[in-house]
Amino acid sequence: MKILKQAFTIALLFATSVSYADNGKDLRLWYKQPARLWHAEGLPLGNGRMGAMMMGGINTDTIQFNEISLWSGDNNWDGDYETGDRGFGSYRDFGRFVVDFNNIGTVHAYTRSLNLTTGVQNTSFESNGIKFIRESFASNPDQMLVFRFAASKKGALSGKISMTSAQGAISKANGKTLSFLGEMPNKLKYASKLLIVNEGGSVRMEGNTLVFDKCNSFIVYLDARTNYKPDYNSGWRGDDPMPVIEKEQAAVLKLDYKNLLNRHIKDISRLNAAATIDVGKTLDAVLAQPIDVRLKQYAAGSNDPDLEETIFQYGRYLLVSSSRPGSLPANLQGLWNNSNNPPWASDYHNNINVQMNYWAAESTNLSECHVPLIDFIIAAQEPCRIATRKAFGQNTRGWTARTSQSIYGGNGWEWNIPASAWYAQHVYEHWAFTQDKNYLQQKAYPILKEICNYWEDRLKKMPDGTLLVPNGWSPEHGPREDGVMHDQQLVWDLFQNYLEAAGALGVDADYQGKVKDMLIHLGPNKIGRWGQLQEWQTDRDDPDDQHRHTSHLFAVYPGHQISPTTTPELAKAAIISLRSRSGNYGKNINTPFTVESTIGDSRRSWSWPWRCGMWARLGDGDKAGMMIRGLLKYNTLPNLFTTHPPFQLDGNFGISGTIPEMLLQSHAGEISLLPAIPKSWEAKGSFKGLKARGGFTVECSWENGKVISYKITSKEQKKIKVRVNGEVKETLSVVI
Ligand code: FUC
Repeated sequence: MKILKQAFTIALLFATSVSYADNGKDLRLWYKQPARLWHAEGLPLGNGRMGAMMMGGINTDTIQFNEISLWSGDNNWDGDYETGDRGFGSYRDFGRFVVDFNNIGTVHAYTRSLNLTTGVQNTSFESNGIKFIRESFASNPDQMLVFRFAASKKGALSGKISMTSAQGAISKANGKTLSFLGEMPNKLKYASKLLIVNEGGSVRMEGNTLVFDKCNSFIVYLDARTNYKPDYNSGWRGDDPMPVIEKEQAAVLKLDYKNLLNRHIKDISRLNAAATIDVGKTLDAVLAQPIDVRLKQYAAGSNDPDLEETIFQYGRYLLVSSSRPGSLPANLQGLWNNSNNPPWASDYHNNINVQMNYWAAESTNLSECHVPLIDFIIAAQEPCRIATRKAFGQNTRGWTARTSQSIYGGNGWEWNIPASAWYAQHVYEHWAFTQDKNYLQQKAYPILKEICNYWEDRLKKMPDGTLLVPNGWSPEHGPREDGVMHDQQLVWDLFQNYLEAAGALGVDADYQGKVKDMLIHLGPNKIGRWGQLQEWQTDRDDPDDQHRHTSHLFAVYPGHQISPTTTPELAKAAIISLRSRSGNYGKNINTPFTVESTIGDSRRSWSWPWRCGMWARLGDGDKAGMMIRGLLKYNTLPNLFTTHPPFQLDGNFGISGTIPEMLLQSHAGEISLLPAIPKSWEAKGSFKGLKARGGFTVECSWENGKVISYKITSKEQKKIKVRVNGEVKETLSVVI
């Protein structure tokens, strides 16, 4: 009986490491050695609010954790971009707990893995004939980080656990718990508590640690919270964290482990498996290798379509893990941070980064993961209005933001004047994909209209009647002047989206007229002396410039003002600009366009995904494919985190948003199937669960680069135009 029970425990642990059906593919990151570098080798878990980085240590397992609202600083109107506690602040390290095992001895058969569908991390190894198994997950439904440690031999687990706050609070042991609570200089309260439930053996306190002795297995339940509330009028402070933690832990203890795990798997796999792509078959011999080895082989030029699928799913997994309704949006590092002074404060950067974090949200069927960004925009409106009035005059209507934003309405660094217009795109796209009219009316429309008011007052009328955005700055490229194309394109996008929204609601006819008039008069895109799309009103673009930002190509992606079908001349010019940024123009015109020709500042976590989306929109699948390979070759770490450097997750989120653009597009009034697939994907493939604007879900299979079947579903039957194998067809969606 005892043996049976033990076997059951082990089987249960194993059962969860078997992947959930996902195109029949085993989408796991796995390794044959523990992680040494937190940022490059650790495996991330997250429930949208809390995150943990799993290192898979053998004798000592250090588990560092975060909570997304642990920020220093305060309301900061004036942009002092400091990371001090009275300045802009930064996202902070919460703490860690360390499990020290006694005498595990020499180990073999070591593996650690992260299942991208179930969100379960496993570590296993053998020593002295005993199998050690660890299983961890971050539960969203039960708001708990859960870590289970087990061994195949009874009583094999002995050692001690300690916990440390990274903000200076002292951790105390009590019964089978360890906890700390404290207050930051900005009066943000924080607390964390872990408790152990052991099977067999004993657990006792020893000073500020817990000693476990001869256990068969034990589970650690960890919760961490702050009293942050996303509400300016409440001073950004809400309920005390510890009582909430204790309530959540009491509830979790009522569930048995299996139930808790199943609730987690059901919740997370619903999202992770909502969209799948299959772009080819990797050889079994390659699949048999751990992911860090495969990454190296791929970087050296080998073919591994399953790795490309993995990077697509990984960005989705990371979004699901760091952006859930009710919490804050994913920041520069998602929510994984082990420093009190992270690069760029681990903030919300709005001149490409935070937007890119959400490119996958709608198109890959993770609409609910977009909600934290929209809620953040709503919460930031009032402090941004105040900061905008301070900077642009007390009579200014509407709002915009500086480049860096904090969770307290803080606005740091340079003004990014079109920031709110870019945010408006996200607010609008949530409606465009979901068709949730209530959301459009209650939330989206007022935001869009208010931002239009800002631009109505700000646009500068030129003697010839055209309207220019004054005093702009093509992000981080300069100079400051009127009519920067990035700004012109963003305002075009805003006005266009406003008109769509107002039209759908049938409201504000007069204001629609006003916006239409401004839209028509916006200074247009221009083609310059070497055939390029101009970045500025003055034709000064340098064909040898490989600056990382491609701001003047916003109109290609994620905007939709320029496309090969609607504006072919401008699309041609955009191609020339994009070639030049990848070392294939000017003095390099004879250098072939390759993965390697994109050099220097253009090799960034986020520059590859952005260009992947642009090449896809311009219909060049091979070049889009090169951008995926460039990202994996130059800017991806062994744990598949993308690196700017330093590690920055916009590249992960971004590539998951732009790979779908190669398979399905819906920005130009039609659903286009396989608009830009590279030759390497042509043989055979499929996708399922991708979304198109208008509330459609699309699946499709292909062979030899041609669509062989497809299905477009929606809640209500709708007429659609579909571009299939070069032909445009009118058809009806299938009701589900
Ligand atoms: C933008 C970029 C930088 C970096 C920073 C976090 O300002 O220009 O390259 O990604 O954000």
